[in-house]
Amino acid sequence: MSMVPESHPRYKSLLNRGKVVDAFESGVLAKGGLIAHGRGETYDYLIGETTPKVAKEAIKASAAMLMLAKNPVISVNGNSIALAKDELIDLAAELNGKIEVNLFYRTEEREQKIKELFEKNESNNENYKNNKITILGIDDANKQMPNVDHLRGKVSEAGIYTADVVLVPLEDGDRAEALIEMGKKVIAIDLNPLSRTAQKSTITIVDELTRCIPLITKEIITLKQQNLSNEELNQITEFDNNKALKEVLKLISDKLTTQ
Ligand code: PTJ
Repeated sequence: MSMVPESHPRYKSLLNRGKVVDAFESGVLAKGGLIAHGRGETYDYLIGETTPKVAKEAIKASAAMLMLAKNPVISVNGNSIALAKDELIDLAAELNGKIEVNLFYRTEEREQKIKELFEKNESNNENYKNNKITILGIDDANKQMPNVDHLRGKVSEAGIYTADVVLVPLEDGDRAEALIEMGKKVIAIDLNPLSRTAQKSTITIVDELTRCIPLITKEIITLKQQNLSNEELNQITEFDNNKALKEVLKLISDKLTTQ
């Protein structure tokens, strides 16, 4: 990345690519994660590589939903750790600190690599050092979600299994649906408004992960400062996901037809 100047118009995108490649080389990211990232880049290009207005509304509703949750859990996989580990830690620290590692291509080797990455002091994250964070899903994934046949169904009892709200960056549609069937609220971050995850989730934030995680954290801090009642927060959670997804598709189609 030192070869790419910060003034490069696609600097951020190239920086993220570099992070994903590094994570693949260190064994944190699955091979399939490289493909998933490429798919995300395509959609990001189509939405203009900025957070759409409708995503800002989804972020606000999600922030309120996470604040109201009794047991909110942030589910992370190889891609989200590669791209935004510290930002996810900062977000978890504003909630109950629970982050659950949940991999589609689950291997013991990858789990251990991810655990080491979180534990490394060099992460320099004050929230992690101050013990505000609990990493679940590696040594304690001994509950099985109903209707999920693949390894993403293995979850922690203190985490996803008993969570009322689960934030899922880069989810697969099967599990998003199964989480909803378990009675949970699912907040997805997915650049593809057509994905099953996007369609099935309670709230879908159609935005790039590294852009929107800090925005959710900022929104939570702002809402906390406003000392709102639960009723007021509840009103903020009102969000029509189908309508929002249609708006994103319109944004993309307008962009394609006016270029
Ligand atoms: O759990 P792991 O680490 O073993 O890996 C699982 C992967 C990521 C390989 C698996 O979940 C997968 O194949 O994902 P999909 O089905 O390709 O879905 C990934 C979705 O995330 C796609 O809809 C992409 O558009 C979207 N996406 C990719 N990168 C980003 C993104 N959304 C937001 N921000 C991104 N940076």
